[in-house]
Amino acid sequence: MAKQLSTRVAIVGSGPAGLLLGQLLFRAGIDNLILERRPLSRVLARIRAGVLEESTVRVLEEAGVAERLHREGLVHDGIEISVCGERRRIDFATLTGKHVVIYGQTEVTKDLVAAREAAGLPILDEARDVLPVDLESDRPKVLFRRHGEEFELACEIVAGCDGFHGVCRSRIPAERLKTFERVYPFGWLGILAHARPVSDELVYAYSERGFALFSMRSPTVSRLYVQCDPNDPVEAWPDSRVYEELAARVGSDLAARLERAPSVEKSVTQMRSFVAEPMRFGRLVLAGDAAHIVPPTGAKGLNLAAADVAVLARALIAFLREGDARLLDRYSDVALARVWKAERFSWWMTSLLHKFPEGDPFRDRLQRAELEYLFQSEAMQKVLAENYTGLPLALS
Ligand code: RFL
Ligand code: PHB
Repeated sequence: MAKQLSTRVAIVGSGPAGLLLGQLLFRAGIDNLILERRPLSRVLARIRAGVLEESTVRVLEEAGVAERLHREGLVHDGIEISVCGERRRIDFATLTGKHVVIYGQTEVTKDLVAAREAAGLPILDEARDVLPVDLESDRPKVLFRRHGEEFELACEIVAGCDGFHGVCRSRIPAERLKTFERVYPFGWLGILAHARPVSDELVYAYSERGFALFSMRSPTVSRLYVQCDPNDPVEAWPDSRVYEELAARVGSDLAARLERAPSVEKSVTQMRSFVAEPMRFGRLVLAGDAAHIVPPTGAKGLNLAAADVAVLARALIAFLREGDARLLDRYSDVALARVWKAERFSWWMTSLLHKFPEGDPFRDRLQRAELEYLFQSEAMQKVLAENYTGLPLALS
């Protein structure tokens, strides 16, 4: 006999989307429970995104978890683009009046978990065989196993915040779901190192050898990426090779400032664009990577997850407090309107800054012309700045 549990919103996944949704609902007095497949220690150790839009910071403020972010986050008023060693600054402050904040997803996750623990709310980690059922009824359930016991969690809404490889999206019948995908012929090899960043701002570099990104987590911690073959094992990239490639892909001034500290984390990520429509099926709603993936070149993955959740939390609060389903009925359309603009921008940044391996000379010339145009045209710089710092967050 399965053990019976109940809550109002069953949240699957304790990444930023699930944790943030749980916190916003908690602050609105709505009971929720999070199921997570991995041990929480693993969730807290993941190194991923690092750039927060102003609207993401506002959602984190609303969730009451922005105190440390305000203390430790680095406000950046621009980025640099390097093309074959020549650099241009894209000045966000002048072009848009906006900025971004450098604060790691790892830290956002820690802050959200700490807030949840302080509120005494559960995260059931190491939950196995999670299966949402009866999604077209008013009383959906989530079945799961944990530490050898079977559970049945009754709820009113299932929030699928379980990432790209999660189970929730697959519970939508194929004939009700439309998916769009582009897999790029390259990946990113990323390292984290206790080394001073080469510049005060992020440097995105195009070179004939491929893309490189010089990012950071703090004034003493660098996050560095090089374009690689998506099938490369990390063993193919000893630190010495990573640093040689990084140095070869920017100008000699920055290369000379590269502190070659040993990496403390190393991973390869396949570049992919993906969207699933709609983001709702009966009492199941999807948010974040469960519904869409962007290649990280535009720094949008985490920001999109936060934007989905900001819209979704309002919709669920109206539905569960007042029985008003209007916002919930609009959730998928409102979220997807923003998602597709971020998909477009991420695809464009990726196409502009990477070296495409298939060797299409016409494409290569167009790409170089576009990079030259970006360096010369304030209008185009403004388009980049407006998208990078984040389009307005429409909540309904
Ligand atoms: P997450 O963070 O993937 O969290 C999903 C959570 O759901 C759990 N889960 C399940 N739990 C229960 N049952 C199941 N069946 C489950 N299946 C999965 C997972 O263990 C996990 O804890 O999704 P979320 O919350 O939507 O957040 C989205 C962001 O994490 C994501 O958009 C970004 O991190 C994307 N991303 C990056 N974005 C950037 O802007 N810059 C980056 O440098 C960057 N690097 C990355 C990334 C994503 C990566 N992934 C997903 C492979 C690097 C990697 C490796
Ligand atoms: C990062 O710091 O991890 C990072 C920054 C900007 C990106 C992608 C990743 O576009």
